[in-house]
Amino acid sequence: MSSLNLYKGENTLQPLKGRRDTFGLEEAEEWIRKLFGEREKKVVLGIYGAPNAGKTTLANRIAMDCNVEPKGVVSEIPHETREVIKIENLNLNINGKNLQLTILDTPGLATKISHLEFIKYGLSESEAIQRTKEALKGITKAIESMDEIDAAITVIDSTKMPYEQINIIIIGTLEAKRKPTIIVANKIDLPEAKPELVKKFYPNHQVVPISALTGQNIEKLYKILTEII
Ligand SMILES: Nc1nc2c(ncn2[C@@H]2O[C@H](COP(=O)(O)OP(=O)(O)O)[C@@H](O)[C@H]2O)c(=O)[nH]1
Ligand SMILES: [Mg+2]
Repeated sequence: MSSLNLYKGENTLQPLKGRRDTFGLEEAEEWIRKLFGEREKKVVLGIYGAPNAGKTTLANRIAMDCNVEPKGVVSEIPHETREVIKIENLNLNINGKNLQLTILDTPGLATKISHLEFIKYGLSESEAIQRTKEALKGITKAIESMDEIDAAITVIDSTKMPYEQINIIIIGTLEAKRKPTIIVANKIDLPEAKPELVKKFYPNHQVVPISALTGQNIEKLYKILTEII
Protein backbone atom coordinates (compact mmCIF):
# COMPACT_ATOMS: atom_id res chain seq x y z
CA MET A 1 0.00 0.00 0.00
CA SER A 2 2.83 2.40 0.74
CA SER A 3 3.73 2.50 -2.96
CA LEU A 4 0.35 4.15 -3.56
CA ASN A 5 1.58 7.22 -1.68
CA LEU A 6 -1.86 7.60 -0.16
CA TYR A 7 -1.11 9.64 2.88
CA LYS A 8 1.23 12.23 4.19
CA GLY A 9 3.56 10.72 6.74
CA GLU A 10 3.63 7.10 7.76
CA ASN A 11 0.37 5.35 8.62
CA THR A 12 -1.53 8.54 9.21
CA LEU A 13 -5.01 8.99 7.86
CA GLN A 14 -4.45 12.48 6.52
CA PRO A 15 -5.22 12.71 2.82
CA LEU A 16 -2.76 14.95 1.01
CA LYS A 17 -4.21 18.35 0.33
CA GLY A 18 -3.71 20.36 -2.82
CA ARG A 19 -1.74 17.72 -4.68
CA ARG A 20 -3.76 16.34 -7.55
CA ASP A 21 -1.03 13.95 -8.66
CA THR A 22 -1.51 11.74 -5.59
CA PHE A 23 -4.43 9.56 -4.51
CA GLY A 24 -7.03 10.87 -2.11
CA LEU A 25 -8.94 8.46 0.13
CA GLU A 26 -11.89 8.26 -2.24
CA GLU A 27 -9.77 7.64 -5.29
CA ALA A 28 -7.85 4.95 -3.45
CA GLU A 29 -11.04 3.20 -2.43
CA GLU A 30 -12.31 3.36 -6.00
CA TRP A 31 -9.00 1.97 -7.24
CA ILE A 32 -9.10 -0.90 -4.76
CA ARG A 33 -12.74 -1.60 -5.64
CA LYS A 34 -11.84 -1.75 -9.32
CA LEU A 35 -9.00 -4.14 -8.66
CA PHE A 36 -10.66 -6.46 -6.17
CA GLY A 37 -14.32 -5.49 -5.93
CA GLU A 38 -15.45 -7.35 -9.02
CA ARG A 39 -13.56 -10.46 -8.01
CA GLU A 40 -14.57 -10.75 -4.37
CA LYS A 41 -18.02 -10.03 -3.02
CA LYS A 42 -19.76 -10.69 0.27
CA VAL A 43 -23.39 -11.51 -0.22
CA VAL A 44 -26.29 -12.73 1.91
CA LEU A 45 -28.43 -14.99 -0.24
CA GLY A 46 -31.90 -16.07 0.90
CA ILE A 47 -33.52 -19.24 -0.45
CA TYR A 48 -37.32 -19.06 -0.64
CA GLY A 49 -40.09 -21.24 -1.94
CA ALA A 50 -43.09 -23.42 -1.16
CA PRO A 51 -42.69 -26.35 1.24
CA ASN A 52 -40.88 -29.30 -0.36
CA ALA A 53 -39.64 -27.29 -3.35
CA GLY A 54 -36.10 -28.38 -2.44
CA LYS A 55 -34.72 -25.32 -0.63
CA THR A 56 -32.81 -27.28 2.00
CA THR A 57 -31.50 -29.76 -0.57
CA LEU A 58 -30.17 -26.79 -2.56
CA ALA A 59 -28.71 -25.01 0.49
CA ASN A 60 -26.96 -28.22 1.53
CA ARG A 61 -25.61 -28.76 -1.98
CA ILE A 62 -24.17 -25.23 -2.16
CA ALA A 63 -22.58 -25.79 1.27
CA MET A 64 -21.06 -29.11 0.19
CA ASP A 65 -19.76 -27.59 -3.06
CA CYS A 66 -17.97 -25.05 -0.85
CA ASN A 67 -16.60 -27.84 1.40
CA VAL A 68 -18.78 -26.76 4.30
CA GLU A 69 -20.81 -29.17 6.40
CA PRO A 70 -24.49 -29.08 5.34
CA LYS A 71 -26.83 -28.03 8.13
CA GLY A 72 -30.43 -28.54 7.09
CA VAL A 73 -32.64 -31.59 7.45
CA VAL A 74 -34.26 -32.69 4.18
CA SER A 75 -37.61 -34.43 4.44
CA GLU A 76 -40.54 -35.43 2.30
CA ILE A 77 -42.80 -34.18 5.12
CA PRO A 78 -43.63 -30.53 4.41
CA HIS A 79 -42.46 -27.75 6.75
CA GLU A 80 -39.42 -29.69 7.98
CA THR A 81 -37.48 -26.40 8.12
CA ARG A 82 -39.27 -24.13 10.57
CA GLU A 83 -36.41 -21.83 11.56
CA VAL A 84 -34.16 -19.78 9.31
CA ILE A 85 -30.92 -21.75 8.97
CA LYS A 86 -27.86 -19.62 8.37
CA ILE A 87 -24.84 -21.14 6.62
CA GLU A 88 -21.91 -18.72 6.75
CA ASN A 89 -18.45 -18.39 5.22
CA LEU A 90 -19.15 -20.09 1.93
CA ASN A 91 -16.61 -19.36 -0.80
CA LEU A 92 -17.83 -19.94 -4.29
CA ASN A 93 -15.10 -19.67 -6.94
CA ILE A 94 -16.43 -19.45 -10.46
CA ASN A 95 -14.60 -18.16 -13.54
CA GLY A 96 -11.97 -16.39 -11.47
CA LYS A 97 -14.58 -14.63 -9.37
CA ASN A 98 -15.00 -15.29 -5.68
CA LEU A 99 -18.36 -14.94 -3.99
CA GLN A 100 -18.35 -14.99 -0.21
CA LEU A 101 -21.80 -16.21 0.62
CA THR A 102 -23.98 -16.45 3.66
CA ILE A 103 -26.99 -18.58 2.83
CA LEU A 104 -30.33 -18.38 4.58
CA ASP A 105 -32.29 -21.61 4.15
CA THR A 106 -35.80 -20.54 5.07
CA PRO A 107 -39.05 -22.20 6.17
CA GLY A 108 -41.48 -22.99 3.37
CA LEU A 109 -43.98 -20.28 2.51
CA ALA A 110 -47.60 -21.30 2.10
CA THR A 111 -51.03 -19.75 1.76
CA LYS A 112 -52.60 -22.42 3.96
CA ILE A 113 -51.39 -25.00 6.48
CA SER A 114 -53.58 -27.74 7.90
CA HIS A 115 -52.56 -30.15 10.64
CA LEU A 116 -54.46 -32.86 8.74
CA GLU A 117 -51.77 -32.72 6.09
CA PHE A 118 -49.18 -33.83 8.66
CA ILE A 119 -51.39 -36.61 10.00
CA LYS A 120 -51.33 -38.07 6.46
CA TYR A 121 -47.55 -38.38 6.87
CA GLY A 122 -48.00 -40.37 10.08
CA LEU A 123 -47.58 -37.66 12.74
CA SER A 124 -49.78 -37.94 15.83
CA GLU A 125 -52.50 -35.32 16.27
CA SER A 126 -50.56 -33.42 18.94
CA GLU A 127 -47.35 -33.53 16.86
CA ALA A 128 -49.33 -32.32 13.83
CA ILE A 129 -50.84 -29.39 15.77
CA GLN A 130 -47.43 -28.43 17.18
CA ARG A 131 -45.87 -28.59 13.71
CA THR A 132 -48.68 -26.41 12.31
CA LYS A 133 -48.00 -23.74 14.95
CA GLU A 134 -44.27 -23.82 14.26
CA ALA A 135 -44.82 -23.76 10.49
CA LEU A 136 -46.97 -20.63 10.83
CA LYS A 137 -44.24 -18.92 12.87
CA GLY A 138 -41.75 -20.13 10.27
CA ILE A 139 -43.61 -18.22 7.57
CA THR A 140 -43.21 -14.97 9.52
CA LYS A 141 -39.51 -15.72 10.06
CA ALA A 142 -38.98 -16.38 6.36
CA ILE A 143 -40.66 -13.11 5.36
CA GLU A 144 -38.70 -11.18 8.03
CA SER A 145 -35.43 -12.66 6.75
CA MET A 146 -36.02 -10.98 3.39
CA ASP A 147 -34.91 -7.71 4.98
CA GLU A 148 -31.48 -9.23 5.77
CA ILE A 149 -30.60 -10.43 2.29
CA ASP A 150 -28.83 -8.93 -0.71
CA ALA A 151 -30.37 -11.31 -3.23
CA ALA A 152 -32.61 -14.37 -3.37
CA ILE A 153 -33.12 -17.70 -5.02
CA THR A 154 -36.78 -18.62 -5.42
CA VAL A 155 -37.09 -22.38 -5.71
CA ILE A 156 -40.02 -23.76 -7.71
CA ASP A 157 -40.73 -27.47 -7.98
CA SER A 158 -40.91 -27.87 -11.75
CA THR A 159 -43.04 -31.00 -11.47
CA LYS A 160 -45.83 -28.76 -10.17
CA MET A 161 -47.74 -25.93 -11.80
CA PRO A 162 -45.47 -22.84 -11.59
CA TYR A 163 -48.30 -20.32 -11.23
CA GLU A 164 -49.29 -21.39 -7.74
CA GLN A 165 -50.32 -18.37 -5.71
CA ILE A 166 -47.47 -18.72 -3.24
CA ASN A 167 -44.79 -18.38 -5.92
CA ILE A 168 -46.40 -15.17 -7.15
CA ILE A 169 -46.53 -13.85 -3.57
CA ILE A 170 -42.86 -14.71 -2.93
CA ILE A 171 -41.62 -13.08 -6.12
CA GLY A 172 -43.92 -10.07 -5.61
CA THR A 173 -42.72 -9.60 -2.01
CA LEU A 174 -39.06 -9.78 -3.06
CA GLU A 175 -39.74 -7.27 -5.82
CA ALA A 176 -41.52 -4.92 -3.40
CA LYS A 177 -38.47 -5.13 -1.12
CA ARG A 178 -36.19 -4.46 -4.13
CA LYS A 179 -34.35 -7.76 -3.73
CA PRO A 180 -33.17 -9.35 -6.97
CA THR A 181 -34.11 -13.00 -7.37
CA ILE A 182 -33.13 -15.85 -9.62
CA ILE A 183 -35.79 -18.50 -10.08
CA VAL A 184 -34.65 -22.09 -9.86
CA ALA A 185 -36.87 -24.66 -11.59
CA ASN A 186 -35.94 -27.62 -9.42
CA LYS A 187 -36.26 -31.41 -9.70
CA ILE A 188 -35.43 -31.64 -13.41
CA ASP A 189 -34.15 -35.18 -12.79
CA LEU A 190 -37.79 -36.28 -12.60
CA PRO A 191 -39.47 -37.24 -15.91
CA GLU A 192 -42.57 -35.16 -15.17
CA ALA A 193 -40.53 -31.96 -14.69
CA LYS A 194 -41.54 -29.06 -16.94
CA PRO A 195 -38.97 -26.30 -16.39
CA GLU A 196 -40.03 -24.69 -19.70
CA LEU A 197 -43.41 -23.90 -18.08
CA VAL A 198 -41.63 -22.04 -15.29
CA LYS A 199 -39.66 -20.05 -17.89
CA LYS A 200 -42.84 -19.27 -19.77
CA PHE A 201 -44.65 -18.08 -16.69
CA TYR A 202 -41.82 -15.85 -15.44
CA PRO A 203 -40.44 -14.31 -18.64
CA ASN A 204 -38.93 -11.33 -16.83
CA HIS A 205 -36.74 -13.42 -14.53
CA GLN A 206 -33.65 -15.55 -14.96
CA VAL A 207 -34.95 -19.11 -14.67
CA VAL A 208 -32.35 -21.85 -14.14
CA PRO A 209 -33.50 -25.47 -14.44
CA ILE A 210 -31.57 -27.61 -11.93
CA SER A 211 -31.72 -30.72 -9.84
CA ALA A 212 -30.65 -29.86 -6.31
CA LEU A 213 -30.69 -33.60 -5.61
CA THR A 214 -28.34 -34.76 -8.38
CA GLY A 215 -26.51 -31.48 -8.98
CA GLN A 216 -27.57 -31.36 -12.63
CA ASN A 217 -26.98 -27.88 -14.12
CA ILE A 218 -25.88 -26.45 -10.76
CA GLU A 219 -22.76 -24.91 -12.37
CA LYS A 220 -25.07 -22.79 -14.52
CA LEU A 221 -26.73 -21.48 -11.37
CA TYR A 222 -23.35 -20.58 -9.86
CA LYS A 223 -22.27 -18.84 -13.06
CA ILE A 224 -25.44 -16.74 -13.14
CA LEU A 225 -25.05 -15.93 -9.44
CA THR A 226 -21.57 -14.53 -10.04
CA GLU A 227 -22.87 -12.54 -13.00
CA ILE A 228 -25.88 -10.89 -11.41
CA ILE A 229 -24.80 -10.37 -7.82
N1 LIG B 1 -36.15 -35.84 -7.38
C1 LIG B 1 -35.79 -34.76 -6.69
N2 LIG B 1 -36.18 -34.61 -5.41
C2 LIG B 1 -35.78 -33.50 -4.74
C3 LIG B 1 -34.98 -32.49 -5.33
N3 LIG B 1 -34.77 -31.52 -4.42
C4 LIG B 1 -35.41 -31.92 -3.30
N4 LIG B 1 -36.03 -33.10 -3.48
C5 LIG B 1 -36.83 -33.87 -2.54
O1 LIG B 1 -37.97 -33.08 -2.17
C6 LIG B 1 -38.28 -33.29 -0.79
C7 LIG B 1 -38.24 -31.94 -0.07
O2 LIG B 1 -36.90 -31.46 -0.09
P1 LIG B 1 -36.40 -30.35 0.92
O3 LIG B 1 -35.04 -29.93 0.49
O4 LIG B 1 -36.57 -30.78 2.33
O5 LIG B 1 -37.46 -29.19 0.56
P2 LIG B 1 -37.76 -27.79 1.32
O6 LIG B 1 -38.97 -28.03 2.14
O7 LIG B 1 -38.03 -26.83 0.21
O8 LIG B 1 -36.55 -27.44 2.12
C8 LIG B 1 -37.26 -34.28 -0.26
O9 LIG B 1 -37.84 -35.57 -0.33
C9 LIG B 1 -36.10 -34.16 -1.23
O10 LIG B 1 -35.31 -35.32 -1.35
C10 LIG B 1 -34.56 -32.68 -6.70
O11 LIG B 1 -33.86 -31.88 -7.32
N5 LIG B 1 -35.01 -33.84 -7.31
MG1 LIG C 1 -36.33 -27.03 4.12
